[in-house]
Amino acid sequence: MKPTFYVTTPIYYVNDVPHIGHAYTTVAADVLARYKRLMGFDVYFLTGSDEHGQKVEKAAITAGETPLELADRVVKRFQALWERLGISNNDFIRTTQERHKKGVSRIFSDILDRGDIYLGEYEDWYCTPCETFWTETQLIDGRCPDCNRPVEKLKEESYFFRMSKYQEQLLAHIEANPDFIQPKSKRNEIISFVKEGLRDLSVSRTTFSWGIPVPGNDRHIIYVWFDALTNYITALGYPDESGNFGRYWPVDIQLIGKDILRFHAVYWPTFLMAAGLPLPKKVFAHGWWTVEGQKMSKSLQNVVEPNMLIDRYGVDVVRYFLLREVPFGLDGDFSHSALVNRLNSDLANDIGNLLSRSTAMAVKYFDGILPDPDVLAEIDLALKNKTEEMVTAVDKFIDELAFSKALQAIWDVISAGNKYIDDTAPWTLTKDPAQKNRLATVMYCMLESQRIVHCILSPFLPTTAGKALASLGWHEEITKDALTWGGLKAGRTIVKAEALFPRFEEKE
Ligand code: ME8
Repeated sequence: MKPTFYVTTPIYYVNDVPHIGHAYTTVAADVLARYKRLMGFDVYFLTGSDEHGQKVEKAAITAGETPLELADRVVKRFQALWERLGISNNDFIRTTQERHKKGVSRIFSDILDRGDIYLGEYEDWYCTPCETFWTETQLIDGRCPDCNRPVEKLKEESYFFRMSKYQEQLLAHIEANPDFIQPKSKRNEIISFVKEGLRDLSVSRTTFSWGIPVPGNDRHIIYVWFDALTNYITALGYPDESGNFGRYWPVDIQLIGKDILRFHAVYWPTFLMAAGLPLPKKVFAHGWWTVEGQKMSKSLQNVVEPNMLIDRYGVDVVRYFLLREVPFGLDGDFSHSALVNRLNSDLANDIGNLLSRSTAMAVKYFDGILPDPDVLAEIDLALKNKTEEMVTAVDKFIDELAFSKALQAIWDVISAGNKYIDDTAPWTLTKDPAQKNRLATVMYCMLESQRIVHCILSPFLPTTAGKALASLGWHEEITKDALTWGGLKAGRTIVKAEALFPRFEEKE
């Protein structure tokens, strides 16, 4: 049986349209999913939409729609974007689906029955846009510490989750599992937060109606985060153990932005503990994108629309840029000039030129039929070794979610390939008939190195990989074995590659 691998993204709110922030997490998860499939894992990749709560209810009122009409309309934009971006998710969960509502009611009832959810009364400062209650001391100048908007004092009957009870158990778990929360800096933040003490958490609301009612008391709506977080198991058919839930839970990696780490590293694991379920193996909080140095926001009208980027630069360019430009875990800044730089130098120049010049030579010198290599000389072995070492390094970097390092390691081999051609100078070898075997070896090595490069790049650049590999005469399925030197056999037809990535010339 194949080992399983379950990866999730946040489920995105439908009161906003998709932008590069959402695309970032989703592309990263897609690369992981594709890479693990390639390595022989049985992968389940989940994304979806968060459709309940007061924010969505308010947005619907403003738009003159019902919340469900709004959700139906906006969710299509997410789904269409994921399709354009080549996202290979196995499932898309919407929190308005029956399967989800059933699962949420079930886990809520379970925790209620176990006594870790109880009915009480609540009074505190509430920030509606953030759907968060704050204590007096948490407010900054009387406003929401997260978004700086005004808060209102709310008193309501509420169900509470006994989160305080799980403080020590959670700390012990975080300490015993150094990989549970990553990156490390974020793990430390969570440890300090938990050490300050966990309060019981209000998990129901009576102030609005758009959500899942509390089982047995439908005056109360289940708190939107309790509802949303549960998607990671309801999508697997929880509580039914016989299908995907039994097979894929606990999740291997939950990718999120740093904005929602506390929900995923404190609330979610304690809910699971209370329900007696295993905890996620890893939560990774990546950094935040700004745009040309500014926070992305509707009011600043600087929201970067991924469809526009795809139209202008191409899907693989966008995927590449997002994961190459900024080390995963750190904040990054989006600018068109940075993207164009990456496109023109890394993609058009380095990898694109390498493929077109080498396939052109194979066509010119060997009529496009891949020759058998002779015994490898030192310079050939160096390229072979570098390619093989890269495969090992990429595996390690992907395991650490160090996508930009993985790409850097691949690009080192691309640079080595370009240098290899300059050093071996096939255009000189071809003039001397006595060098025919030497020329054959050089052709083979430069093409085989690139075959492996494009195979291992396929999770990052799925569209490009297909084109590049076809011109290298490789039409097989890409599996782990494809990453071994020697896969390309003599006799294959090499076709001169068109420019993989046309240069982008900035118009004045
Ligand atoms: O928080 N930079 O949904 P959401 C990087 N529904 N990533 C960004 C980003 C940016 N500027 N902007 C958004 C929610 N993201 C909840 C989640 S999960 C059970 C419920 C990404 O639509 C990043 O992954 O506000 C962030 O965590 C997520 O979008 C927030 O999406």
